[in-house]
Formats: sequence, structure tokens, C-alpha cells
Amino acid sequence: MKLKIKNPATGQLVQEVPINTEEEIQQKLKRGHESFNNWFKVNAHYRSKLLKKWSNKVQGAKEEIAKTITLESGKPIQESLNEVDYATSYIDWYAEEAKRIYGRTIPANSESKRVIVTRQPVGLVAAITPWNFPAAMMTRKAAPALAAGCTFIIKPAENTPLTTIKLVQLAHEAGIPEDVVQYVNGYGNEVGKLFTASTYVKKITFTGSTTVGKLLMKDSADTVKHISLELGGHAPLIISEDADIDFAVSQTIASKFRNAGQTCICVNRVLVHENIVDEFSEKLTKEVVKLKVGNGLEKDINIGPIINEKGFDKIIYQINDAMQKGAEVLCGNNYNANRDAGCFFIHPTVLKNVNENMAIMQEETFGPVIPLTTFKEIEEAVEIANSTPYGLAAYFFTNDYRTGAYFHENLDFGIVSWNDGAPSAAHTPFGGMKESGLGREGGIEGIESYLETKYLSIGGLKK
Ligand code: TXE
Repeated sequence: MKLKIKNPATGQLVQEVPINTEEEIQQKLKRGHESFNNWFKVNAHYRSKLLKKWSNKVQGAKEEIAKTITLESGKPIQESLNEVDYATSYIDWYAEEAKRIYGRTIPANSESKRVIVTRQPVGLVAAITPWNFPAAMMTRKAAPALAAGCTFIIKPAENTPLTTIKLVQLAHEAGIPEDVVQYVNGYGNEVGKLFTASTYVKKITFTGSTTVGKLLMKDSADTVKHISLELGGHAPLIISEDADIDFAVSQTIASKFRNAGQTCICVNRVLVHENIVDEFSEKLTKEVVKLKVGNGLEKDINIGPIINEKGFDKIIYQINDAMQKGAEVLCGNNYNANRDAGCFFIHPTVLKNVNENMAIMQEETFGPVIPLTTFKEIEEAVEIANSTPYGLAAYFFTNDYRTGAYFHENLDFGIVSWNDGAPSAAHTPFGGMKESGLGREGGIEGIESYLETKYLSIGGLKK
């Protein structure tokens, strides 16, 4: 049995990849578990050196990896090149963090005692990643795991395994032992069950839909695994009356249309103060119609295909639902769908007069659509922004420090971005509140969930 990897822009077969049997997966899990005892005792400075070597190898293969990302995910080639840099930045960051896993001493309550706290890696980590950032989602999980001293096994998305295969191969070439970082290929529900049931796996790290995240959390309960979940988002972007409108337009476009809107932190709902909505929507639409849609390998393409039919149907449903309930189309709402070939393109769309009864204001869109709504008071904007079960990223634009402070304190989101459409970076903690997930990836926080705390109490010492 093989996975057929197709280019979502053309429908052409890129490559076939063997699906691992259950027996092969169990063997790999066993090897990952058995190699843990050696790997975690390797000194941290040496692990750091291997991670740096891996980073150099990834940069050395940058063009090849970027082309693979575009071929299997459809994103424009420049975005794929950027993704390779972004993916590498996580390896670089955690190569340094490997050397900074500190313990502490606690003053004892007796002269004959000493109390010491150390940190140790959790063990074998199993990762499940999505198709929207095939390189970065891999390194954002593998780099802190390996830096902490964990062994690592990954199941990439069924439609984008080629980037992962290449990254794992480069890790081995860099000197990271084969059993320490491994991949398996197969269907999510089948491999997911083997990962969650395995007593060798000590932690699950997942990026994907909220539905699957909840399932993995339930299935991990039987063996009480550590779990990190980076799930869906429904990011609001709020534009205050005093904001710099031209800047807000450029940042809205940068945030919304990256990867054709198939990004968990991309803007999903735009809330504009009612006094500036006409100027903002006019300027926004003027820029949005300039974006070019097409095959990401061609020159100057801004927006590639939608990943698959399921994603396409969800976006079209949300647009139609909004229009039926009174939304006005300012631009876009045209698309090319070739269901036989599996190719789906949606032109960037701006909708005005949306309201909270429309699906597009309640559910993650994952497509190139901007719904615009208005507010009068900042309290009302916050109420709308917080009104969904998601809490990943929120953006706001204001030049008033009091408004900024109010938004910062009252928006229930893990990432709050003030006058900035691109907040994500390796040195920052990325993750959500509410049903957007558990745990953080990146920054000093990103290594925490790969570590256990061990406390040593020494007694009977001479005074
Ligand atoms: O996600 P899935 P899909 C959101 C986004 C998108 C929707 C559906 O709204 O439109 O989810 O996308 C594996 N047990 N995000 O269908 O199914 C699967 O093999 C274990 C947001 O692609 O969650 C793949 O490797 N694993 C998100 C991974 O989960 C399972 C990125 C993601 O697939 C499984 C992607 C199961 N039962 C989608 N079922 C983000 N946070 O960026 C599937 N998988």
C-alpha cells in the first residue's frame, strides 16, 4: 500500500510513498524507546553540535526542500523558501537551549539534608503534523525534543510526507542516530491509535484540527501521556479608529493570505471601527484584487491552491452562507475547481456586512476570505473577538497606549499581536488558550513539555 502524493496545483503525481505496516510501526516505536537511554545520556553540548550540523544541512538543501514543499502543499515557492528559513530557526534556537536546561537547589529544612531539583527528558515523543507547514511543524517539535534528550518519531500528513522524509534523512546525515529520529507513514486514525496506545510513547505532540486534538487527548488518557496540542484558530483582527489605516491594510493582507489563508494564526475575522470602515474596506479591496492566484512554482504567484476538496467545500460553504444571510461581496468569490484532478483555487475574497450568525464568524475558515464587520466601542470589539471557542492568535491596530493595554489584557488568546501581522518566531512561545490547544512551542517555554522534573532528597548528612 502506498500514499499517492499529488501536486494540488496540477493534480499530477509527484511520488508514491510506502505506508508502514502495524508491525513496522511497533518495531520503530520499540527502537525509539530503546535508544532513549543512550541519547539522553549524550552530553548536552554534543547534542547541541549535532543540531547545528542538522541546521546547516537543511540550509544547504534549502532550494530542494522548498521545491518539495511547493510540490506537495501548493504554496508559492517564495513562501516555501521562507518556511525553510523559519524551520531552520527552530533547530538553531533549540541547539542553544539544549545547553540551558538547568536544575536548582532548594534550601532544606534540616542541616542533615540537601534538596536538589533536576530536569530529565520525558522519553520517546510521537509527533503528528499537518500539511500546511510540512517543514516548520516538524522542526518545531523535533528540535526541542532532541535538544531535551528525547527520542522522536513523526507521522506527517498523508499528503505532505516528502518534506519530512528529507528532513529526517538530513538529521541522520548530520550524525543524529537513526533510531533517535524516525518517521512513519500511514493514515492519521490508524497511526494515531498505535501512538496513543503504546507504552513506549511518553508524549504526544500534535498540530492539526481541534476535533483530532480532542480525540488524541482522550486516547492518551489510558497511559497518562504528556500531550501538547496546537489546534485550530479563528483569529480576530481589530482596527481602532485611531489606527494607521494603510499599515493595517498591508498587515491584514500579509497575515490573511499567507499559504492561501491555510494558517492557524491567520486573520479570520476583521473588526473595523464604524467610522473608518469605508476607507479601510476601499483601500483593502484595491490591494487584494492585485493578488495573483495560480501554481506556486510559477513566477509572482501570491496565492496557491486550496489543499483538497474538503477544505475547498468548507470555504465555499462559508462564503455562500454569509451571502445568503446578507453579506456583500467587495471582491473575489470566484473559483476554479477541477474535482476529477483534485485542483481547487479560490480568488481572494472580501465580504462586508458580516455578522455573528454567519458560519464564517464562528468556524475556522482556512481559506483566502476576509469577512468584515464593525464595532463602536472597544469593549464590544473584545466581546465579539472572545465569542468563539478558539483562543490562538488575536491582532489589533491602535496608536493609543490605553486602547492597546485594554486589548492586551482582555483578549483571551495565547498570541496577542499589536500593530504586527507576523508575530511568530522561534524565540517566542506559540500556542493557544481555550480549544486552540495546550502548551507552547518556541521560546524557552517550548522545551518545557519535553522535560520531567525530578527531585532528589539527600538525608543523613553530617552537620
Ligand atoms: O486536519 P486533521 P485536516 C484545521 C483547519 C482545516 C481542518 C481540517 O481548519 O480546515 O483542520 O484539516 C492526522 N488520529 N487545521 O483534515 O485531520 C492527519 O493524518 C491521529 C488546523 O488536514 O487534523 C494529519 O497528519 N491523527 C491546523 C494531521 O492529523 C489524525 C492544521 C492533521 O489532520 C487523525 C491543519 C486521528 N484520528 C488543519 N485524523 C493548524 N493548527 O494549523 C487525522 N490525523
